[in-house]
Amino acid sequence: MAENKKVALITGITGQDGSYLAEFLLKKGYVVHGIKRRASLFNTDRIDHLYQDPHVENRNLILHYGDMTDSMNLTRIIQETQPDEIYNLAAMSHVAVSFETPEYVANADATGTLRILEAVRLLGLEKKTKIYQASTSELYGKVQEVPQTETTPFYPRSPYAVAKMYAYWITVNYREAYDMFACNGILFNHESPVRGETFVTRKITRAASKIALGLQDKLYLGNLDAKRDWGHAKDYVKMMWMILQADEPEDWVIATGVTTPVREFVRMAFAYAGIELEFKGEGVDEKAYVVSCSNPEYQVEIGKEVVGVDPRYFRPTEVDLLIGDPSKAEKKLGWKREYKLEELVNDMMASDLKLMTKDQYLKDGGYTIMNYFE
Ligand code: NDP
Ligand code: GDR
Repeated sequence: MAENKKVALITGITGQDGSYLAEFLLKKGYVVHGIKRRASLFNTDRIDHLYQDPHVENRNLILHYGDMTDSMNLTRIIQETQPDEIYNLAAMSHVAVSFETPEYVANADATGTLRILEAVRLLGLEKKTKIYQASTSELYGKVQEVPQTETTPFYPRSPYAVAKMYAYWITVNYREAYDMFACNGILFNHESPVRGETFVTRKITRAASKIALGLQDKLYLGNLDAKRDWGHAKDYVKMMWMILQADEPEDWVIATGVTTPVREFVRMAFAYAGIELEFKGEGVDEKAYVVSCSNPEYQVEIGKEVVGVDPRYFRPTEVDLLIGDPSKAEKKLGWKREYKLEELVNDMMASDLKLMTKDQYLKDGGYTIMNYFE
């Protein structure tokens, strides 16, 4: 019966995590409401497979137009949907872009979180509605200690991280001040085949696939020395739900406990396609060359320079090293990961090679292949 179902509201449902979380909650029998932004083109690619005809009664997935910068809109949607759980995933989530749009990021990522919390309070839903806030390992910023835990001090290094720090603390404050079930998941980097194309992992898997298929010559990256703790988004959205099912509202680190340099991710992605790389040089002069290609389907020239550094991708302030300690979540909530880094890379490469094969057909058919701005 529809009225017995739990109701979830996901902000950012069209994003990477929103799409996996929506799928996860629908499988659990939830009615899922999602907030999407109006855009000049369709922006629901990641959730199109979950589409339900709006003319059919008793739908379990319902989308609402909205924006994190619009208090009245958010309040109305929360009032109409009366959610048992809100997952606040919407954010301008690109660290490098946040240096170019700092005021907007403060509005959407910081004040946007306040708008959700305050709407729940004003509507008198403090005792009914649990709130998950998408906090981030970027809060740790400049290295204070490793591995990073729930008690490691924050030192944000970007407008994005500073905005997320406000969102973290306002969530804690509403929990303490109004006795709300409001929690932060401090999630370390998590990726997937539907990761945004301008984050480094997806940029690499797309480019490695295109280079293997002869659709692109070279990949330009920024800081190859940065180290990240990369997990799979599928494992992480499950944890978002578990956080809201815990006995008490708390804050949780979600990570793999393994850190890897960007350079090594590049090597692993090309290796999936049978292409072995050798890195030479340092800093802006570092380059990677093809040493061998074991896959006869890919005609990559031996000795070809396929990766270079472009300082355009350096950040004014960088986060050098992230490695999280998820032992609290493992012990208290029984969280287990299914994906290791190699499996994540393989999943992303398999998907992008398939996707780029479509481009190859188009190219062979005489169509122009787009080179997106990355
Ligand atoms: P994405 O960038 O893939 O998705 C962000 C979502 O937020 C999209 O649905 C986007 O809409 C929406 N959005 C952006 N601005 C607004 C706005 N002003 N109003 C309404 N919606 C908006 O991010 P992820 O799925 O990767 O991440 C989800 C959340 O988790 C984010 O808050 C991110 O900062 C945080 N996070 C992510 C981590 C990761 O490694 N992925 C790690 C730690 C935290 P549209 O599709 O229209 O652009
Ligand atoms: P991050 O992810 O900043 O950690 O934020 P991103 O993939 O953008 O960068 C990871 C590291 O790779 C370096 N890098 C490059 N990054 C990009 N995007 N493009 C490049 O060409 C490139 N070359 C090197 C970066 O300098 C950085 O060190 C992500 C987002 O999902 C946030 O929303 C989230 O909060 C954090 O992860 C945890």
